[in-house]
Amino acid sequence: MEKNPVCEMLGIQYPVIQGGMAWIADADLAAAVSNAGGLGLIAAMNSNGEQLRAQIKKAKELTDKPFGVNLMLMSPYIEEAVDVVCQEKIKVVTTGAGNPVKYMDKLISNGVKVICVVASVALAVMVERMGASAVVAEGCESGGHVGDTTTMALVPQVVDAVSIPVIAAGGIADGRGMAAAFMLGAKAIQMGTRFLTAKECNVHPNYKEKVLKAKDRDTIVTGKSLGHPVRALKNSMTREFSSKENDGVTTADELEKMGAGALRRAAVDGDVKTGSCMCGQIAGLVKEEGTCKEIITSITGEAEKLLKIAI
Ligand code: TUI
Repeated sequence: MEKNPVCEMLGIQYPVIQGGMAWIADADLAAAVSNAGGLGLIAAMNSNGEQLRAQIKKAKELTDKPFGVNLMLMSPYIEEAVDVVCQEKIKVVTTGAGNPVKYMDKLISNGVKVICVVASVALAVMVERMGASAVVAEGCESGGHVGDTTTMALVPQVVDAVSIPVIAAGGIADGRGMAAAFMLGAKAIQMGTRFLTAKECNVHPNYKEKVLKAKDRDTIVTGKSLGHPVRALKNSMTREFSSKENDGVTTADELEKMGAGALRRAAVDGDVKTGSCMCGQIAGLVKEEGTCKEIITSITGEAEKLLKIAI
């Protein structure tokens, strides 16, 4: 059988990548996913260089398998994070929440493979030209910062537009989703919400429980008016934010202030009422915790079975 190109490129066993969830994807989760045969990612989010370096050192102690770093391009410390990734000889980064073109030459010339998370065909084409090794086509079913095209529509259009491997993300949490993504032309999947509920994930238990109890229509997108729409579970925070966003009085600055620190409040402090519980629409399908190994082997096993009988 032909080898999977994403597994080959990254030196991993299963074509499953963990989303780089800010305040959630730490060294413990990244190492657990990598030890289970997928690609774990540490979220650099708004960490400064030293904080990121500490997480990378920890992950190196916890796994001898490949793992990566997710660079959040809106971070005030993005330059430092890029330098640390190069110095620590990280093999692969994913980039999200912006245009990574400015940092690609430096990363690539330092031997780092760059996989860009894109929400449009235009950005996918641009980053391929700049030397990206693959793209993650992330549909708006995802949690956190989202574009506006669904996974179903985005993935095949990106597949047709680029020659590098396409990794599908957004709305995938079981073998059916993985098989569907492969039928659309994806060569691997990225999952956030599913790994958020993993046993090895250190997100606050209140947040995990809220995701496990969520139903299909329990998420909402806020922040469109600020230019960075975010999908999160509905709660007091999203209700207040939406009403202020639409009242014609509240300024963008005031809204930004409301949003600042909200994800940390939920993920670290466990305040799931006034914090932001970013999570994907697929939360309704995720009913129980599992180890990273259980999650990866059950999803890939189910997908493989389905793809063999696909007509
Ligand atoms: O980045 C994500 N998801 C995220 S980042 C994040 S942290 C955050 N917190 C509060 C407000 C905003 C962010 C939480 N979740 N996913 C990858 C992703 N990238 N989705 C969409 C995009 C994207 C959007 C616009 C990539 C590029 C882009 O425009 C690029 C251009 O052409 O300027």
